[in-house]
Amino acid sequence: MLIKPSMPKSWRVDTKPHKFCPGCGHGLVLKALGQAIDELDIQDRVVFGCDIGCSLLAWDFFNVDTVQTHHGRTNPVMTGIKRANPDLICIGYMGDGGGYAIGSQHLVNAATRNEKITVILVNNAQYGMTGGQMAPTTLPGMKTETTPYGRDVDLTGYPCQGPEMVAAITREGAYVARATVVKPVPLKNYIKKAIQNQIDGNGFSFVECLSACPTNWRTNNVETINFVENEMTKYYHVGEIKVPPPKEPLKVKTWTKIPAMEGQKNG
Ligand SMILES: Cc1ncc(C[n+]2csc(CCOP(=O)(O)OP(=O)(O)O)c2C)c(N)n1
Ligand code: SF4
Ligand SMILES: [Mg+2]
Repeated sequence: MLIKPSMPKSWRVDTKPHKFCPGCGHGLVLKALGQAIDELDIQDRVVFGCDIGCSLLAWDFFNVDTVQTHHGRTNPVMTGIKRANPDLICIGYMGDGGGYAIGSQHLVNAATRNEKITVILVNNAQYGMTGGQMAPTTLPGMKTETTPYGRDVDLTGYPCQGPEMVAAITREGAYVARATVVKPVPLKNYIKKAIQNQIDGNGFSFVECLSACPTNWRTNNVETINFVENEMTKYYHVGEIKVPPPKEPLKVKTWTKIPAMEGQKNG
Protein backbone atom coordinates (compact mmCIF):
# COMPACT_ATOMS: atom_id res chain seq x y z
CA MET A 1 0.00 0.00 0.00
CA LEU A 2 1.33 3.45 -0.91
CA ILE A 3 1.38 5.75 2.10
CA LYS A 4 1.06 9.39 1.06
CA PRO A 5 3.19 11.63 3.30
CA SER A 6 1.18 14.32 5.02
CA MET A 7 2.42 17.72 3.93
CA PRO A 8 1.01 21.21 4.42
CA LYS A 9 -1.09 22.32 1.44
CA SER A 10 1.13 25.39 1.01
CA TRP A 11 4.26 23.23 0.42
CA ARG A 12 5.39 22.45 -3.10
CA VAL A 13 5.15 18.68 -3.44
CA ASP A 14 7.37 18.61 -6.54
CA THR A 15 10.37 19.99 -4.59
CA LYS A 16 10.21 17.29 -1.90
CA PRO A 17 12.13 15.50 -0.45
CA HIS A 18 13.74 18.76 0.60
CA LYS A 19 17.45 19.64 0.50
CA PHE A 20 18.22 19.85 4.24
CA CYS A 21 20.42 17.20 5.91
CA PRO A 22 18.58 14.33 7.64
CA GLY A 23 17.60 15.39 11.17
CA CYS A 24 17.95 19.13 10.44
CA GLY A 25 15.60 21.40 12.39
CA HIS A 26 14.89 23.68 9.40
CA GLY A 27 12.40 21.16 7.97
CA LEU A 28 10.43 21.10 11.24
CA VAL A 29 10.21 24.89 11.42
CA LEU A 30 9.09 25.05 7.78
CA LYS A 31 6.47 22.37 8.42
CA ALA A 32 5.07 24.43 11.30
CA LEU A 33 5.10 27.52 9.06
CA GLY A 34 3.28 25.62 6.30
CA GLN A 35 0.62 24.45 8.76
CA ALA A 36 0.19 28.00 10.09
CA ILE A 37 -0.24 29.36 6.53
CA ASP A 38 -2.82 26.63 5.79
CA GLU A 39 -4.77 27.21 9.00
CA LEU A 40 -4.88 30.97 8.45
CA ASP A 41 -5.89 30.39 4.81
CA ILE A 42 -3.49 33.07 3.52
CA GLN A 43 -1.41 31.18 0.93
CA ASP A 44 -2.34 33.55 -1.91
CA ARG A 45 -1.27 36.61 0.13
CA VAL A 46 2.08 35.32 1.48
CA VAL A 47 5.51 36.53 0.33
CA PHE A 48 8.29 34.35 1.75
CA GLY A 49 11.82 35.76 2.06
CA CYS A 50 14.71 33.44 2.85
CA ASP A 51 18.25 34.54 3.70
CA ILE A 52 21.76 33.24 2.99
CA GLY A 53 22.78 30.21 5.07
CA CYS A 54 20.85 26.94 5.14
CA SER A 55 17.58 28.91 5.12
CA LEU A 56 18.19 29.55 1.42
CA LEU A 57 17.57 25.85 0.78
CA ALA A 58 13.90 26.82 1.28
CA TRP A 59 13.86 29.01 -1.86
CA ASP A 60 11.53 26.56 -3.64
CA PHE A 61 9.83 25.12 -0.52
CA PHE A 62 6.41 26.82 -0.64
CA ASN A 63 3.91 27.43 -3.37
CA VAL A 64 4.05 31.19 -2.65
CA ASP A 65 6.01 34.13 -4.07
CA THR A 66 9.56 33.82 -2.72
CA VAL A 67 12.66 36.01 -2.69
CA GLN A 68 16.18 35.17 -1.43
CA THR A 69 18.60 37.72 -0.02
CA HIS A 70 21.98 37.96 1.75
CA HIS A 71 22.65 38.10 5.50
CA GLY A 72 19.67 39.66 7.24
CA ARG A 73 18.67 41.71 4.15
CA THR A 74 15.46 39.69 4.15
CA ASN A 75 14.19 42.15 6.78
CA PRO A 76 14.48 45.33 4.65
CA VAL A 77 13.27 43.46 1.56
CA MET A 78 10.17 42.23 3.41
CA THR A 79 9.68 45.73 4.81
CA GLY A 80 9.74 47.27 1.33
CA ILE A 81 7.28 44.75 -0.10
CA LYS A 82 4.93 45.19 2.88
CA ARG A 83 5.02 48.99 2.67
CA ALA A 84 4.37 48.87 -1.08
CA ASN A 85 1.46 46.45 -0.71
CA PRO A 86 0.13 46.21 2.86
CA ASP A 87 -2.36 43.49 1.86
CA LEU A 88 0.50 41.01 1.45
CA ILE A 89 1.70 38.89 4.40
CA CYS A 90 5.51 39.19 4.42
CA ILE A 91 7.43 36.45 6.23
CA GLY A 92 11.24 36.66 6.56
CA TYR A 93 13.15 33.45 7.34
CA MET A 94 16.80 33.42 8.43
CA GLY A 95 19.52 31.83 10.55
CA ASP A 96 21.12 33.09 13.76
CA GLY A 97 24.28 34.10 11.86
CA GLY A 98 22.30 36.11 9.31
CA GLY A 99 19.91 37.69 11.82
CA TYR A 100 22.13 38.29 14.86
CA ALA A 101 25.65 38.68 13.40
CA ILE A 102 26.30 39.59 9.78
CA GLY A 103 22.88 41.22 9.25
CA SER A 104 21.97 42.24 12.78
CA GLN A 105 21.56 45.92 11.85
CA HIS A 106 18.60 45.02 9.65
CA LEU A 107 16.83 43.14 12.44
CA VAL A 108 17.46 45.99 14.90
CA ASN A 109 16.20 48.66 12.50
CA ALA A 110 13.08 46.76 11.40
CA ALA A 111 12.22 45.96 15.03
CA THR A 112 12.86 49.53 16.22
CA ARG A 113 10.51 50.86 13.55
CA ASN A 114 7.96 48.17 14.53
CA GLU A 115 7.59 47.17 10.87
CA LYS A 116 4.46 45.10 10.28
CA ILE A 117 6.32 42.03 9.06
CA THR A 118 6.92 38.57 10.55
CA VAL A 119 10.45 37.27 11.10
CA ILE A 120 11.22 33.63 11.87
CA LEU A 121 14.81 33.07 12.96
CA VAL A 122 16.34 29.59 13.26
CA ASN A 123 18.84 29.34 16.12
CA ASN A 124 21.10 26.30 15.66
CA ALA A 125 23.91 27.78 17.78
CA GLN A 126 26.39 28.16 14.89
CA TYR A 127 26.84 28.89 11.16
CA GLY A 128 25.48 25.71 9.59
CA MET A 129 25.95 26.21 5.87
CA THR A 130 29.63 27.16 6.02
CA GLY A 131 30.70 24.19 8.17
CA GLY A 132 29.88 25.05 11.79
CA GLN A 133 31.69 28.22 12.88
CA MET A 134 30.87 30.11 16.10
CA ALA A 135 27.78 32.36 15.95
CA PRO A 136 26.56 34.88 18.58
CA THR A 137 24.27 32.07 19.77
CA THR A 138 27.01 29.47 20.39
CA LEU A 139 26.76 28.18 23.97
CA PRO A 140 29.59 28.80 26.47
CA GLY A 141 32.06 25.93 26.22
CA MET A 142 30.53 24.67 22.95
CA LYS A 143 33.05 23.37 20.41
CA THR A 144 32.75 24.72 16.86
CA GLU A 145 35.15 24.98 13.91
CA THR A 146 36.39 28.35 15.21
CA THR A 147 36.23 27.48 18.93
CA PRO A 148 37.94 24.05 18.99
CA TYR A 149 38.47 24.28 22.77
CA GLY A 150 34.93 25.49 23.42
CA ARG A 151 33.50 29.04 23.38
CA ASP A 152 35.35 31.21 25.86
CA VAL A 153 32.92 33.84 27.15
CA ASP A 154 35.75 36.05 28.41
CA LEU A 155 36.94 36.42 24.82
CA THR A 156 33.69 36.29 22.86
CA GLY A 157 30.86 37.16 25.24
CA TYR A 158 27.72 35.28 26.25
CA PRO A 159 25.02 33.89 23.93
CA CYS A 160 22.92 36.53 22.21
CA GLN A 161 19.42 36.87 23.67
CA GLY A 162 17.71 37.81 20.41
CA PRO A 163 13.99 37.73 21.30
CA GLU A 164 14.64 39.54 24.60
CA MET A 165 16.46 42.27 22.65
CA VAL A 166 13.67 42.51 20.06
CA ALA A 167 11.07 42.71 22.86
CA ALA A 168 13.01 45.59 24.44
CA ILE A 169 13.33 47.70 21.27
CA THR A 170 9.86 47.22 19.76
CA ARG A 171 6.85 49.35 20.64
CA GLU A 172 3.42 48.19 21.72
CA GLY A 173 1.79 45.85 19.24
CA ALA A 174 4.86 43.67 18.71
CA TYR A 175 4.67 39.91 19.22
CA VAL A 176 7.85 38.09 20.33
CA ALA A 177 8.34 34.43 21.26
CA ARG A 178 10.95 31.68 21.43
CA ALA A 179 9.94 28.17 20.35
CA THR A 180 11.76 24.86 19.97
CA VAL A 181 11.61 22.20 17.27
CA VAL A 182 11.34 19.63 20.06
CA LYS A 183 7.80 20.89 20.82
CA PRO A 184 6.04 21.15 17.44
CA VAL A 185 2.59 22.22 18.72
CA PRO A 186 3.69 25.45 20.50
CA LEU A 187 6.15 25.99 17.62
CA LYS A 188 3.24 26.12 15.16
CA ASN A 189 1.04 28.12 17.53
CA TYR A 190 3.67 30.84 18.13
CA ILE A 191 4.34 31.14 14.39
CA LYS A 192 0.59 31.34 13.74
CA LYS A 193 0.13 34.03 16.40
CA ALA A 194 3.07 36.00 14.94
CA ILE A 195 1.47 35.93 11.48
CA GLN A 196 -1.95 36.79 12.94
CA ASN A 197 -0.29 39.81 14.58
CA GLN A 198 0.79 40.99 11.13
CA ILE A 199 -2.70 40.33 9.70
CA ASP A 200 -4.16 42.44 12.53
CA GLY A 201 -1.72 45.24 11.62
CA ASN A 202 -0.35 45.46 15.16
CA GLY A 203 3.42 45.65 14.69
CA PHE A 204 6.62 43.63 14.31
CA SER A 205 6.35 39.92 15.01
CA PHE A 206 9.31 37.69 15.75
CA VAL A 207 9.75 34.00 16.60
CA GLU A 208 13.18 32.52 17.34
CA CYS A 209 13.15 28.72 16.94
CA LEU A 210 15.69 26.60 18.81
CA SER A 211 16.81 24.17 16.15
CA ALA A 212 19.26 21.36 15.40
CA CYS A 213 22.26 20.98 13.10
CA PRO A 214 23.30 17.32 13.60
CA THR A 215 25.75 17.52 10.68
CA ASN A 216 28.00 20.15 12.30
CA TRP A 217 27.23 19.17 15.88
CA ARG A 218 28.24 15.61 14.88
CA THR A 219 25.40 14.19 16.99
CA ASN A 220 23.13 11.17 16.60
CA ASN A 221 19.33 11.39 16.96
CA VAL A 222 19.24 11.10 20.75
CA GLU A 223 22.17 13.47 21.31
CA THR A 224 20.63 16.01 18.93
CA ILE A 225 17.28 16.14 20.75
CA ASN A 226 19.06 16.19 24.15
CA PHE A 227 21.24 19.11 23.10
CA VAL A 228 18.25 21.22 22.03
CA GLU A 229 16.06 20.20 24.96
CA ASN A 230 18.58 20.20 27.81
CA GLU A 231 21.59 22.34 26.79
CA MET A 232 20.16 25.14 24.64
CA THR A 233 17.25 25.78 27.02
CA LYS A 234 19.74 26.50 29.85
CA TYR A 235 20.50 29.77 28.06
CA TYR A 236 17.35 30.27 26.01
CA HIS A 237 13.99 30.54 27.76
CA VAL A 238 11.19 29.07 25.62
CA GLY A 239 7.81 30.82 25.63
CA GLU A 240 6.03 34.01 24.69
CA ILE A 241 8.06 37.10 25.59
CA LYS A 242 5.91 39.98 24.34
CA VAL A 243 2.23 39.83 23.46
CA PRO A 244 0.21 42.87 22.34
CA PRO A 245 -2.34 44.07 24.90
CA PRO A 246 -5.90 43.06 24.08
CA LYS A 247 -7.73 45.55 21.90
CA GLU A 248 -9.88 48.08 23.84
CA PRO A 249 -13.26 46.48 24.51
CA LEU A 250 -16.18 48.07 22.68
CA LYS A 251 -17.46 50.95 24.80
CA VAL A 252 -21.15 50.34 25.54
CA LYS A 253 -23.04 53.07 27.34
CA THR A 254 -24.61 51.70 30.50
CA TRP A 255 -27.69 53.24 32.09
CA THR A 256 -28.37 53.24 35.78
CA LYS A 257 -32.04 53.96 35.08
CA ILE A 258 -33.92 53.38 31.83
CA PRO A 259 -34.52 56.90 30.47
CA ALA A 260 -38.14 57.85 30.12
CA MET A 261 -39.48 57.85 26.58
CA GLU A 262 -40.68 61.15 25.12
CA GLY A 263 -44.38 60.27 25.45
CA GLN A 264 -44.05 59.08 29.06
CA LYS A 265 -42.14 62.23 30.04
CA ASN A 266 -45.06 64.45 29.02
CA GLY A 267 -47.52 62.54 31.07
C1 LIG B 1 29.24 38.91 3.92
C2 LIG B 1 29.33 37.42 3.94
N1 LIG B 1 30.10 36.81 4.86
C3 LIG B 1 30.15 35.47 4.92
C4 LIG B 1 29.42 34.72 4.03
C5 LIG B 1 29.47 33.22 4.13
N2 LIG B 1 28.29 32.64 4.73
C6 LIG B 1 27.29 32.13 4.00
S1 LIG B 1 26.11 31.38 4.92
C7 LIG B 1 26.96 31.79 6.35
C8 LIG B 1 26.50 31.35 7.70
C9 LIG B 1 25.04 31.35 7.88
O1 LIG B 1 24.73 30.91 9.17
P1 LIG B 1 23.30 31.07 9.78
O2 LIG B 1 22.72 32.38 9.39
O3 LIG B 1 23.37 30.77 11.22
O4 LIG B 1 22.44 29.97 8.99
P2 LIG B 1 22.47 28.37 9.11
O5 LIG B 1 23.22 27.90 7.93
O6 LIG B 1 23.09 28.02 10.42
O7 LIG B 1 21.01 28.00 9.06
C10 LIG B 1 28.13 32.49 6.07
C11 LIG B 1 29.08 32.95 7.10
C12 LIG B 1 28.63 35.36 3.08
N3 LIG B 1 27.85 34.69 2.23
N4 LIG B 1 28.61 36.71 3.04
S1 SF4 C 1 24.28 21.94 7.70
FE1 SF4 C 1 23.06 21.90 9.59
S2 SF4 C 1 21.56 23.59 9.37
FE2 SF4 C 1 22.40 23.13 7.32
S3 SF4 C 1 20.97 21.67 6.39
FE3 SF4 C 1 22.61 20.47 7.37
S4 SF4 C 1 21.83 20.02 9.46
FE4 SF4 C 1 20.59 21.71 8.61
MG1 LIG D 1 22.86 29.03 12.27
